[in-house]
Amino acid sequence: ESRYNPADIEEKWQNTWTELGLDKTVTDSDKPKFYALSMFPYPSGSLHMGHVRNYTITDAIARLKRMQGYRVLHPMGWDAFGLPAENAAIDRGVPPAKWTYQNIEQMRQQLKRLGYSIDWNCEVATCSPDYYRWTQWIFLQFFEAGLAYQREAAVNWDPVDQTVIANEQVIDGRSWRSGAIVERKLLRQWFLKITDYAEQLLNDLDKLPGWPERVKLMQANWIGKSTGAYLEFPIVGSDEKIAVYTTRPDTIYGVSYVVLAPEHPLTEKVTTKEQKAAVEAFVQEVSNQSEMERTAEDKPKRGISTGGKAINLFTGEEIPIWIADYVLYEYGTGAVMGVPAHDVRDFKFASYQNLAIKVVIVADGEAEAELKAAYTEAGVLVNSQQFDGMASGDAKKAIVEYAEKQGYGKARIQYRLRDWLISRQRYWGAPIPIIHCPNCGAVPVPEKDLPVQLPDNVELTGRGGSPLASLESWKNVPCPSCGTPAQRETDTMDTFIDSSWYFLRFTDAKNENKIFEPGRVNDFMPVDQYVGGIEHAILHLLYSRFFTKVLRDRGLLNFDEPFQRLLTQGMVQGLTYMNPNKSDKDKWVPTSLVNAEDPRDPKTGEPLQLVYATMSKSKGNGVAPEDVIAKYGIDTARMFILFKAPPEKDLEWDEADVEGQFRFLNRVWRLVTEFIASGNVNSTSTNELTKPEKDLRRAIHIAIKEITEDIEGGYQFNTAISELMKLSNALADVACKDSPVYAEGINTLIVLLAPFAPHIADELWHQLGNSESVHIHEWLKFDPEALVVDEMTLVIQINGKKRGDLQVPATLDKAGLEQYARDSEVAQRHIEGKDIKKVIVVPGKLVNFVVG
Ligand code: ANZ
Ligand code: ZN
Repeated sequence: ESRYNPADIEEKWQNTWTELGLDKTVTDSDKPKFYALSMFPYPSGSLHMGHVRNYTITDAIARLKRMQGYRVLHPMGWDAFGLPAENAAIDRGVPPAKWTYQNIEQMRQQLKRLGYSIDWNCEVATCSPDYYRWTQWIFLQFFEAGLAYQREAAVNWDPVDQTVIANEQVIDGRSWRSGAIVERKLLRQWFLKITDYAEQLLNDLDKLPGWPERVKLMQANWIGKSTGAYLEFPIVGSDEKIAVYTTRPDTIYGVSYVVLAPEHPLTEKVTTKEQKAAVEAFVQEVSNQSEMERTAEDKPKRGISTGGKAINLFTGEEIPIWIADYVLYEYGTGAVMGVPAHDVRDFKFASYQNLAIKVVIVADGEAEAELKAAYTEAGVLVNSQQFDGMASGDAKKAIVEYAEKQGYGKARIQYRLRDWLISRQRYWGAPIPIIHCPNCGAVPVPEKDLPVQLPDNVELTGRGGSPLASLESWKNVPCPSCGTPAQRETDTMDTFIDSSWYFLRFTDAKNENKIFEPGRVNDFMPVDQYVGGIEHAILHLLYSRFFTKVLRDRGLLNFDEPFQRLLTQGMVQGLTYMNPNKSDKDKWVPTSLVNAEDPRDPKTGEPLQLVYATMSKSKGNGVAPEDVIAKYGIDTARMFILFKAPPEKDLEWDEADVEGQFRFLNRVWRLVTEFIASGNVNSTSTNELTKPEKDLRRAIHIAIKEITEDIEGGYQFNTAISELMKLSNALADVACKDSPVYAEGINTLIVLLAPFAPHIADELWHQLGNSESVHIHEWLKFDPEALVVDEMTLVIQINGKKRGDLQVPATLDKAGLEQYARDSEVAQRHIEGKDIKKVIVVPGKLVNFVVG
């Protein structure tokens, strides 16, 4: 009898699967399709446990779906453009392409070693010219549709990486990548007009019942639709007017000042001589602040009076014009009406700057009182002339209507979402396929000239602007339309563009003539199950949805949403030493620096605590996938990952539980090998089943039912694996090991195990005498009849104390149960000669005789 040794079987089965073409995507068949997709990795050089968790979840789903008769597309690729490759070049002189392809090679080997059922024929790398050719082609589609445009913009400048970064990549005023404090700078940049799709991106969230509510809410908040009005305030002593955007036109009578963003073009005009120097100094100061710093609610609001005045047309009142850092130039009209009584930030600002605070809304039924804080709720209007007494909701409409009639303003819907700035002053990205001609302006590179290849002889220093701008031979070209000497665009595209369409290319990855065949993309898309990290909940998913809609409107595909169901998996956490006296970033101490006997901070000698924290390089708390696999095998690692926590929850890496899964697989191995040794494999009696046989059969079919529902219903792999354990226990405990029901149980156990622990499952399946792979075996359907309980255990109590039990038909009513109980030998013995005072029957459970 052989022992379970994962190393003996894993490679063997992986090779067999490859030979059988098990993972190949089938296109021409009537089977229904299923597209299982993991978020593709950045080729950093090695896989970490987070990757392994992600791909294990997707692989289990893909394997289940194949067994259920779907033709599955389960691809993998590389999100391969981006800064680390360029930084490696700067730091170590390795060309970005070389660095990237070496990493891809290494990670591909690791992934193959893990035995995922990936169709490697569909592999793509976004940095390869036959991929970015189509990225550029898509850019030209946007350009042609008027959805790509250039403008001068204040951009977020990362002074360490020397590049522009998107708003979304600024976190707490710092660059998400380098951590440097972000500066503001004016540059001419390319934008994609995602704002044209704001309404659709918001509304179509309703078409995604298979997405976590949390993610949909994050997207909705990011789009940030608000309904309000533009209202105008004429400037005293000028023909010009200040337009403000407000969501609270009902507070118009409470306006005590107007505030412009410091960058607002009217700032200069309204500023008086006396205030000029101070205003200019303030503008200069604000220009270096990030948006985050400017809008944080807790800061005292800094600003300065321009000395100018404007008129509130509703009251005829003259009010002061200020500038303040909390008003953003890029949102709304870049100007607000200050209503300190009813807005939190205005209240702080007015209190700080000693501006008037006028109450115009009160809670229904309450008198006006002095405010200690802004009253921001709905209520009833006061001090608002003809609108007094109106509910604030009605007043919003009435006041906007009045403003429209009088020519004071207009109703207006506003989105927080802004156009997507895609220009990057970087080398390792897809060049923007535009040629700037002195006569013709921005001219698209003709399709036949795509891809605009990245030259490989560029010197990378990490300083200054776009590296491509320094390469004259590459940059200078004739204009494609008039032939005049012209220059290529030297910026490259944000790498989020590359990942906004890779899932489409996977459906026809090797197509050399087209981005994809419409038949292929429309056949396999949308993705049925997308699995990845919550960190992509907003941008990547929003951009992918945007691209899908634009390509649909260009007639390239025929669906509205790219991802049907989304699973955002939790983090993998490792045991980590922590110094509780230190603050967030400095509190982690890498395990390698700590003596486990007496854990102390190597710098200060303070005692350390051992806690779970997300695995990361900097914390030095990672567990290497290779180490786990070398010790326990792939199947154990998979079982542990799937069993330890529901997929959307964080997972604590616990060696004892890994051992537990290894022991479980050993138990399964023993069950099957002992069964084979017993020679009962072919027992096929069809006699009426005995009670233990019936019970076992029920356990088998409960397992089929529960496991199928656990996976399909809500990816509850952890409970699915518990069910597998129950089934294996039932098989181990049962006496009827020579029964055909036992054989059914063993076979079922292996089939149900296959998506989770594919190698051991196929090995045991093979040992059981099957010639085909278990992975092409049909997934099992439960037999509803087997689930029917036809007998039950009835407990007999005398005066509330259990005296015995017996098997009775499950269908009995109360009277029937009592009769069985009275007739039982136990009851007879205890009741004899006594007086029965009362009989209590609890259906499905017990009969209690109260005797005296
Ligand atoms: C007057 C008012 C009174 C406001 C009140 C609120 C409460 P959302 O919902 O996010 O769209 N606002 C407008 N443009 C701004 C800008 N460029 N920078 C900073 N703040 C700006 O927010 C709209 C509200 O945010 C607007 O409504 C405006 O303040 C402010 F009791 O106008 B409100
Ligand atoms: Zn030209």
